Amino acid sequence: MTNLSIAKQFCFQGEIRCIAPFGNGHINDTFLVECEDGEDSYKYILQRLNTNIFPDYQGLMNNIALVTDFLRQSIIDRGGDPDRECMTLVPTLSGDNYYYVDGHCWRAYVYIDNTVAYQIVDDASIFADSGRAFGKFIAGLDDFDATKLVEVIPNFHNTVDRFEKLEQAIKDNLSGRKKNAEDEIASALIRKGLCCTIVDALAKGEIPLRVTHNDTKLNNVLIDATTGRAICVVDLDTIMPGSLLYDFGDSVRFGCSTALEDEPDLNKVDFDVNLYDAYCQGFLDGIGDKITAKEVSMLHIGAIVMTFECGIRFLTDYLNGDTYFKTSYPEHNLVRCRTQFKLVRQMEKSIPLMIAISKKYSTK
Ligand code: GN1
Ligand code: MG
Repeated sequence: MTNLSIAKQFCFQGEIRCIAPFGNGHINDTFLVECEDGEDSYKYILQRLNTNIFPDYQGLMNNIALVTDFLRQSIIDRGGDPDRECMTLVPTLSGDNYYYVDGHCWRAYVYIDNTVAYQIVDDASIFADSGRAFGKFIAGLDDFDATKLVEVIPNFHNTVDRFEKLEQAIKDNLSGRKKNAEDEIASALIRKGLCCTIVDALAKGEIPLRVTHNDTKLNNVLIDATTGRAICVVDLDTIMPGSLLYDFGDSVRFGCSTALEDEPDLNKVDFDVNLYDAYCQGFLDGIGDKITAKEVSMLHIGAIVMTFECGIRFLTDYLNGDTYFKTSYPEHNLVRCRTQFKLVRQMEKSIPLMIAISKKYSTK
């Protein structure tokens, strides 16, 4: 089926005028659909889910429907604008929240107009506001019953499991590229001890299991183009039980870098402590008293572990022959791994500063 005939399966208002690729996701295929109805125009996001990565697409779509319904109600209760602050799924002609055809799962959202998503930010106040949005997002889901959610990708942020997958990939060397990645492999192996920090704290009950987003890159929060305020958290595919440290850490990993995730020139890649300061302030403000003292004391660990984890995921995929993340050139995953490992090294040098910053903004 063509993209147009798939788009026609959804309850879009007006005539479809244009369908164009959209965004920078590494997993799904995303399109912007523009429709016209007389003088009025309407925009939608149409996505083809990667069902290799998300085989339980029904469970995933049910998670999203449950969470967006819950958030919508809480936004209404506090007098907010649910159409701008929350994703709205568009039903299919038969009233389902996805359309499955030819082995693919398609879904659609209303496009939130006059917003931007940043790949990189040097404006600390915008970054702080994205932290506030993610903090509020977790706080807003505090009363949500986590047992209603399926675990869309088991062990998604189980860094111990991620490390075992890396060890297997090193052993298998399926792509035959191991020799190109010796330094990165060595960097990973000496940091094995990092992997169990969050996993153990969760297992021992030192930090709570919550409903978390699990993919809190800066480009997963929409910023109002006029006000510069972060208004809506998007990309809800990986919502499932997890640790707040995953969400905090993943935002820091992506947003506190002075360069893009795939910057080949490592001299440009730095961990920006001022951005870390801004994010901490926004996040702690957004989450309010829902965070525990133990979580505050581990925020810097969240940043380091999530950055390390992402680095080993890119490295594993490189060694396995690029079967998971979309790549644009053969060394793409290795280049991504290098930026993450450089950030890890820089964060390790900044630990005392990072601890002082989270203490400064915490009331715990
Ligand atoms: C993937 O699809 P996207 O770009 O939002 C990945 C995240 C990684 C991220 C690295 C389901 O996210 O876990 O942190 O790439 N999503 C999945 O940029 O694996
Ligand atoms: Mg994603």
